[in-house]
Amino acid sequence: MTGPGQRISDADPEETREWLDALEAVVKRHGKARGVFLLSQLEEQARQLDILTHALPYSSYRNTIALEQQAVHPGDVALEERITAILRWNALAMVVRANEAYGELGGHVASYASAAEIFEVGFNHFFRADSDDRRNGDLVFFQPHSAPGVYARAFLEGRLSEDQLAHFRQEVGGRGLCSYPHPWLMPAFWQVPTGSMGIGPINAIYQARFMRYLDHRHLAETAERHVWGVFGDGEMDEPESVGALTLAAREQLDNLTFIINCNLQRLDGPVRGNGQIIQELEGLFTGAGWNVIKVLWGSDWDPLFARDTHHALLRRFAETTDGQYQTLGANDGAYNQAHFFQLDPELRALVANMSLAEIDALKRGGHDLRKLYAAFAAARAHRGQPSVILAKTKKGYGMGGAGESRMTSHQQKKLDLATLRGLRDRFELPLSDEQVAALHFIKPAEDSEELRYLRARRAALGGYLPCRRADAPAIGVPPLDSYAAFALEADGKEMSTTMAAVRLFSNLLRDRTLGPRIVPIVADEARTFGMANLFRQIGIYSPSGQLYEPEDAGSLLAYREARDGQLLEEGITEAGALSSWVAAATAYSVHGERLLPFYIFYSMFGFQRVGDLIWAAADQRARGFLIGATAGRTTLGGEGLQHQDGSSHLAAAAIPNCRAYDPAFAGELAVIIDHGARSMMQQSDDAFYYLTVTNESYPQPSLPREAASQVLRGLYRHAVVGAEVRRASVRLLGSGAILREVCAAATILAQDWHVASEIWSATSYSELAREAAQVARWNRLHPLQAPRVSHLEQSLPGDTPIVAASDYVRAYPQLIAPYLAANFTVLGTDGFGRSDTRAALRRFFEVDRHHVVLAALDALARRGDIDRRSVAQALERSGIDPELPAPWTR
Ligand SMILES: Cc1ncc(C[n+]2csc(CCOP(=O)(O)OP(=O)(O)O)c2C)c(N)n1
Repeated sequence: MTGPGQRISDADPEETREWLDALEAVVKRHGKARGVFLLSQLEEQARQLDILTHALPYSSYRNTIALEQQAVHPGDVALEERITAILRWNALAMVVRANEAYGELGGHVASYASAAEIFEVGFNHFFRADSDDRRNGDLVFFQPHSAPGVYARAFLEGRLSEDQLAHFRQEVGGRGLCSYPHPWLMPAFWQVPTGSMGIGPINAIYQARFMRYLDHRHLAETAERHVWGVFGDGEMDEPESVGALTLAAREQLDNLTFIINCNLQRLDGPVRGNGQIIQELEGLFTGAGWNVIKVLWGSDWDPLFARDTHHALLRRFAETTDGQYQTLGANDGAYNQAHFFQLDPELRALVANMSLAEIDALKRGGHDLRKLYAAFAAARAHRGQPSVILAKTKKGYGMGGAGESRMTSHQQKKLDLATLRGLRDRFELPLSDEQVAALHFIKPAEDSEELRYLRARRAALGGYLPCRRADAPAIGVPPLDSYAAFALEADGKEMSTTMAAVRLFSNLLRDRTLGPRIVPIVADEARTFGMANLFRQIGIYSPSGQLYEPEDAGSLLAYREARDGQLLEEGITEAGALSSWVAAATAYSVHGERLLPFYIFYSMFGFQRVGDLIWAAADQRARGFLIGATAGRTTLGGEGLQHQDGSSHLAAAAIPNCRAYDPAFAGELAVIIDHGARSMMQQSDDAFYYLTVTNESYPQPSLPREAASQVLRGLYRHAVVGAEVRRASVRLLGSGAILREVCAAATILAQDWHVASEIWSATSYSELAREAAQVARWNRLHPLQAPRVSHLEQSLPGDTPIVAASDYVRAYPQLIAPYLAANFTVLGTDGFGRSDTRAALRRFFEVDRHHVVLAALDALARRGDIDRRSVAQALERSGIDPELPAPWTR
């Protein structure tokens, strides 16, 4: 099997020519349809002969759009080229300046140098901005390390100052520009984060899909909007980049266009040195069902193709590997003449009348504004499929010997004077030698042709972008009691917190105002979490409705797909489901409509599996609920090592705007969901909520009203046991299902050891630690003022020993350790999970009631409050084997 770039030798060129001539003659005499018919017959015959296994899944190495079909560029190409040259220079100057001044700020020159024309065609002709009163513009994902080019343009547009450009990558102090697109850091500018390769492509697909969802559900008119994504060819190696391509085709997302900047290089070297990435991507995208438009060669190649009636060029292209294309790109006309055209007599003849300078100037398609325009126009007009433009470019275009198609071009950020002057001369930039040396930013006069053109083009497209907005009308949330009474006044009713969570948002779904704006999302686990009733109640979103009779039609839980279905059933793709969640969680910004997504998933497959997507969501100021269900390393009995989550809270704690909770009871959950819903739907806090819920069913107490505000702060006193005993007392902290082990331990402590316990439900160690750290910092910085006291210190003052037991690793409760005066013992679930019953797992991980008792007695004995023999007795009574190795070593 031959692959792209691998040689298919022509055993009989004479015979080949006869076949080609014959086909051409037929088309000339009888038309294209006849040609297509003959080819289809040949294809059928080839299948019969069993030789089609060698058919190539890609077309020849040339532009998809023939010259005759090429849309005419409607603008002033020469002027656009001048503007592009200025942008290229300013972007480069920004990076080089930062590195000259500080030596270690990084930044990239070569990527934008290769993408400049792609960006400019978009900016001048296609990327539409929102109107003032409506979000009807496009959403554009920019290649992250090409950010300097976007800044350079915003500078010409008057949106960024020279001072800001001079502070590229120097953000501390407030006037700098961030390295990559980060809505968190530049909230009025960047809309979507793309800095982590692969996240842009998958998020772009789901944003396009969510536009359809909003439209089909009559929540927003999105028919005019388009999603554009400019990505790198190296970036396409990421599984996330390619993981959702078929979804885009299946749902016919013709509101989506990828432009892949195929400069054939990534950071270290060629993307496919021994193959052809463009052909590989064409096969991939075509197979996935996309409309593929290749833009490989610039207009100056057209006359060559016109004369090359026997396809000598195409044969030679097919035989040239990307590693070789890179070398050709790095070298001059003489080298290209000798190492490309001279290799074939037909090619030699083809360029016989061209000078070496003309050969040198032959452009790749991705640097030709006319060719790119035609491709963008074709993509925008295409119906029924998403489109991908594969644009062949040169990395470091214009950087000459210092970076054009060089192996090291990605890292090149310090350019010598000769290179800078070479760039100035090549792009005819209006710069004196002194200005070149000073890396002067070029800003044409306000009434210059360049700025007038640039402004007029943007005005025609609705204004400037990227431009992030955050205004969205508030949405009412019904009173807590109206939908959560079952949880607040549970009065001992048995249920699991997963069940309570599903019931809470199912109740909210019935609210006339908020209900339609709730977006429940699952990755093939609705039945696991007891949500199957939603299939029928709210329907599963499917743009084609339901084209079959479901096997369970007529049942109360029938599997109902509908064009206006509300539930997003993503199938087995956590990355896809998370991307859907991001689209819904950022709808307030992208669409000016507040949506409230609940993505419910196996907690182990959240932060651990798609943590980087969650990090990007946080950057993007997502607002919504992530529900980690079947949580807790010992509470998810039976499933074992891969499924039992003991660490997600630690990951969540590291995300500054993630409010994470590990509630024990339905009432706590209700208070948290209510607070989160209000803060996201009515206020404008850029925070999202992560809640772990479990599948252990147990009696749920009613929640004391006064506890509500403390639940939100992370800690409240649930009970006091043995208040009458005077021997000694401890404080026991528990969360999630483990709180019940703590309660049982308190009873044992009182009955068997005459030790009193305060039992505290620690709903969030991360919230407690954050506030405590904030208070400690304030006190440190205000030495002469009355010290503040955190909720944690207020709740647990003094030196009464504290024992915390958690279903998560010990490092999670230990977040609060620095702020406690008392002795603090933490029991957690460090180690690999395994399948067994909850009781066996809790014993194994040493978080069951007996280990809590032991830890409490041990702490009291250390203080001298009780005799050490009591500890030994407790150990003996509980049957704990003291010689077992620690669980995290097993
Ligand atoms: C997930 C992730 N891994 C690695 C990087 C570091 N990185 C930044 S750019 C780059 C190379 C990009 O190559 P390509 O996509 O081909 O873009 P080009 O710069 O060549 O246009 C790498 C590896 C990253 N940003 N994200």
